[in-house]
Amino acid sequence: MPRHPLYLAIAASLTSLPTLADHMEELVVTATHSTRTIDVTNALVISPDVAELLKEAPGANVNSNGPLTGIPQYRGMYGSRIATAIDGNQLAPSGPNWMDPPISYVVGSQLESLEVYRGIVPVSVAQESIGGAIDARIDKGAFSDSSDFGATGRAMSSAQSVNGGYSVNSNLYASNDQHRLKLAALTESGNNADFPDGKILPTKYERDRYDVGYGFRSGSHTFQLDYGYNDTGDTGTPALPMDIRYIHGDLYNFGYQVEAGPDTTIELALYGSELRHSMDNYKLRQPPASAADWRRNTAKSDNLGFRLEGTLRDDGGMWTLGTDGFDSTHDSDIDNPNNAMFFVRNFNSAEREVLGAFVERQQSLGANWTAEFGARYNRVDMDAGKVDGTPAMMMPPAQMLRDEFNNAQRSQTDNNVDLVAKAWFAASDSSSWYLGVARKNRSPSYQERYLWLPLEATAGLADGNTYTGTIALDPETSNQVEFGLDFSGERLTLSPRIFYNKVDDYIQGTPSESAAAVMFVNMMSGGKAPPPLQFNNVDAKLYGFDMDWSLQLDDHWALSGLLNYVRGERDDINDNLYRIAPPNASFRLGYAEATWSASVEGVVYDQQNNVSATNSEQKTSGYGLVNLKATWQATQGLQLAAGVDNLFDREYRDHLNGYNRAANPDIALRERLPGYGINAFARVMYTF
Ligand SMILES: [Cu+2]
Repeated sequence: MPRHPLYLAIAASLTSLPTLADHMEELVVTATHSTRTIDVTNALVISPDVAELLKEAPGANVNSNGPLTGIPQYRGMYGSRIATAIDGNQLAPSGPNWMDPPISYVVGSQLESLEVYRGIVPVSVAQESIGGAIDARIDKGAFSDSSDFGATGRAMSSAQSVNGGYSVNSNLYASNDQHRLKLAALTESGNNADFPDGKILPTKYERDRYDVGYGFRSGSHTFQLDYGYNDTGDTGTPALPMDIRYIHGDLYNFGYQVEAGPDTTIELALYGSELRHSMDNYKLRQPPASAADWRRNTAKSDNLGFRLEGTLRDDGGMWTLGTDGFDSTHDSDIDNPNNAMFFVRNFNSAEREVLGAFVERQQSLGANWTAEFGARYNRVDMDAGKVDGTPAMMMPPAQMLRDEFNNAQRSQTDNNVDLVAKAWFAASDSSSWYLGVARKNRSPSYQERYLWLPLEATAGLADGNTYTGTIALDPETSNQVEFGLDFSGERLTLSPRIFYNKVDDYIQGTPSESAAAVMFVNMMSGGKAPPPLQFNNVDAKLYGFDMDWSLQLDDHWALSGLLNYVRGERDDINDNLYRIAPPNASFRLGYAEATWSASVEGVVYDQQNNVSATNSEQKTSGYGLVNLKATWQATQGLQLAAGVDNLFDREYRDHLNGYNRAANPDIALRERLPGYGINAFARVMYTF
């Protein structure tokens, strides 16, 4: 938690931090009161999708629409309700269906750490964090103590059997006490994945990524410049109506930090990204029978942001003050390669700008109490340009939707105030009680406000429904309370939390009241498609329980695990929220010697019967999986690792996978997509 050094120090003095010994398991989750840092250097998760790592943190899960398209879920909230930052910087996906969620721009093999904030997020951490926050820290190399340049590096290569996937990554660093330079490159690809009854089509993927970084340090000043280029090629998303043809992203970062005094740090960041994307429904999957139904969607987002933050430490704690801004602009155009006349201007310069300011105080209150108080104000400005499309020239209902949209007052402003209060009470050397309350807001996404023609462009909901937006939507307001314990004994650590989250004006698709939208969907589908939904403000509540725990049995053997339970319900009608993770638990038994370790893991998911009738959501059965892992530190620099996921080749349906949308002899259309079959994998890592 580099943003709050003093806070960490306070926490450490109150309870001995439950830091799990390095050798205990491959994936070390170090815990503080309020974050779970997933130690990715030792993480042995072979998926190309970094989001999969989140399953190692209590309360977290992944909505998966494809091999590179995992959308983080935390305590039943997902998508733009979870703030994801890369080195503190935000990014808005180019895909109107979030084929490139922010976390997809994080390269696992270049991570320094992946932090999942536990429960209520401090106001200093993210602008909009109604449902949680994830902070990925990228390894930039380290300044050395000497003026002589030294070079270090890490090469990593892995392969897996379920899809013939492989990845090769190398990071090179050169540094002295003033300069640090980083060069990194990644290439990875895989074929369509197996499941016990056949193949999941299309789940092939290919991605290259290049990064350069330069840092300069002089006295108390540190400058940092970073550039990254993401090049994703043909990649399947079987839960969505189209597949990725490309995602080209340029990512820029400038950072400056100064130790302005012994107790004062000031940080400035300026950053941006230009993301270009294309997808279609005819190249990677079986194309539609009628040439008139072929579709291609070209989309982009341009992102620009800044952060200015100061921390002032004093005897009683720490002040954090700051201001930040983030602006994203989205365009999305649909055409048909078989018909030069056809076009839909799906989103035209749909813009969302958030300007915020915050103040946060971490305060030590006597010997046993610590507290955190925060307040943030965000002003959210949104707007979108006029739209058009061939359907609006030929079909009266589409014409009505277009004209209504173009004549509407599309510019919208929200003023949101977030408040956070948390307290910890150290009852003993080994246990600390925690209570947190917060009021958090989220303004609507551009899809929720500006989707004018009924389409499935819903930031990856993948429920198979068409939606239209509602320009006049109100922001969501959540009132949250959570309570828990952090226990850290000699052998046993555990940290249970219960939480309750009441969300007023929760944004949810409800049956459309637009006669034009209903008629349009009816005409387009010949009466076969379900009637469209429309984003509206409803009321909802989410509540549950989660914990992680570990038990050191002796010098070599250890047990650890997670327990997660969440319910999401509508509060205005009798229905459940859509795509909520079923109750689940994991147990791991590990054995470790100085140079090698091995573990067996059981993962159990309950059935999910609490499904959303509004979203026509299908129920899912429960299942259990067994995974094996082993690592061997062959020499100082060389580590070999291998494992088998889904050892018994169990056929199962992950409730958070979507429904199959691509023709497949082995999986019916609109059937829940299966999880991957047995997967043997190996990894070689060489550090020098
Ligand atoms: Cu897309």
